[in-house]
Amino acid sequence: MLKFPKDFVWGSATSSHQIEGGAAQDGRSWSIWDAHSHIPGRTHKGDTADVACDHYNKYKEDVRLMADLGLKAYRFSISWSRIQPDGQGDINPKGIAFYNNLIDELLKHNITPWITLYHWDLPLALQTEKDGWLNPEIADSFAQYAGICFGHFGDRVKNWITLNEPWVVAILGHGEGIFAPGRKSKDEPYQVAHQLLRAHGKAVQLYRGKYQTAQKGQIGITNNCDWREPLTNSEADKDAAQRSLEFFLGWFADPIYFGDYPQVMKDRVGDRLPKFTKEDIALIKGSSDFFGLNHYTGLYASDVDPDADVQNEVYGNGGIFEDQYVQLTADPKWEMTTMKWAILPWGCRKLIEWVSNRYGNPPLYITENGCALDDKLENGEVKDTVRKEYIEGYLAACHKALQKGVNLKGYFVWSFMDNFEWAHGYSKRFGIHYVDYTTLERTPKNSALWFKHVIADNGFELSIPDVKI
Ligand code: PNW
Repeated sequence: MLKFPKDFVWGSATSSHQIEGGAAQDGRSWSIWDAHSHIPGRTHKGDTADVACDHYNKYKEDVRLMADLGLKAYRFSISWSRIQPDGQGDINPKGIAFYNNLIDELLKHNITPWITLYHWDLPLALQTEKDGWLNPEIADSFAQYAGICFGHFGDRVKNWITLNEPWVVAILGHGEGIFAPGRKSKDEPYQVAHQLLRAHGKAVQLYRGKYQTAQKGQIGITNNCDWREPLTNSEADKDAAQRSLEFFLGWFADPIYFGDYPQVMKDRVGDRLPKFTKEDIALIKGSSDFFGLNHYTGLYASDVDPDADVQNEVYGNGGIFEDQYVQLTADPKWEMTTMKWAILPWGCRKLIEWVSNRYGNPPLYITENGCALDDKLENGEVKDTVRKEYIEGYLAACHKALQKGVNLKGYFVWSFMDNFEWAHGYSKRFGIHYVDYTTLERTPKNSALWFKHVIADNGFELSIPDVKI
């Protein structure tokens, strides 16, 4: 039996825009994702999140399903434009009431709420009127919004995540333009990342200065990173893999743990990489009580042969290939999910060990992990064996890392239910609960039934002994 530490946090995660629906209900206004998905061609089949899983109206039913699962913690995000429709100024009392009700419902069932303040749904007015994350003023707007949340919810909420995956906001939102606000640039990702870090820092400063002593909670940030395995044992490939990880995760985590961007980024990006002022560093350095990590997959990394005919835009470099100069490849033998993300439990172990070594073994939470599959609901059952084995393999890898001393304190499955998978619309199913998008009925998949036992037993008997971890 693979046993996990006492008090290990067993959770599942969602985000506001992906599940809530109720897009125009009770005074909510649009976010950049509402606008983006309503532009023809930006999402699969023109899917929008106007209704999504209708969690806004079905939250009690959903909390009941969480209770049935025995979930210890539920990570969800707040829709900023439900709380502050213009992104600044007036508060919408019905938005506050919704999250109060959700929090109370969770606590009634002994489920600990984990709140993400920003999971990509910026109030549209802040984009159209203020240039969104490009404008240094956004740090103050974000801190003001965060303060509203701490003030209204912090008496009951003890776990805060400022931002979800700033890398995605920078790279997919402002580099490749496939996510809202749909901008394509080689420079904006670095500018936006800088403001995201400042905004995170300001929110944390406010929490620590005004709320933390009384409310006794913890606050941190969640970053995403894939594993990069050196293609060969050569020093050049090992350097390439390290460089790739520093451009991916070090970009956001180094400022927080060390007070500056990685040297390799400063050397390669030059003047296009913004510089922190002393005040910025005071805000950002040491600004996370824990290390939140979203992790799904990995690729081989190798140095680029300058004479080779390089295919630049290999998936994974995020459009900043020229800055990193890392060639990424997949092994055709790797099993893939419907996102075409390889299933690599051993990459998870290596990544969390890398994090632990680089950042001084901080308290670490995997705030997302899971996979998209072509699930079919047949006779009330979803036989998602691959998902169950995916989670099992990744948890076995986590267990191995724990034995090596990594300070892993919790694991959240992405996602609690099938939902609006951004540009992929409803075509990718990540849930451990199946959602029928016609009836909006939810059904626990077999992976959920298995996960329920893992939570109850605080561990599991490994059923896939050959899994490489
Ligand atoms: C994360 N990539 O997104 C998000 O936090 C979730 O909202 C999302 O549903 C989940 O992972 C599954 O996609 C990512 O292309 C989206 O590298 C895309 C990438 C990474 C993370």
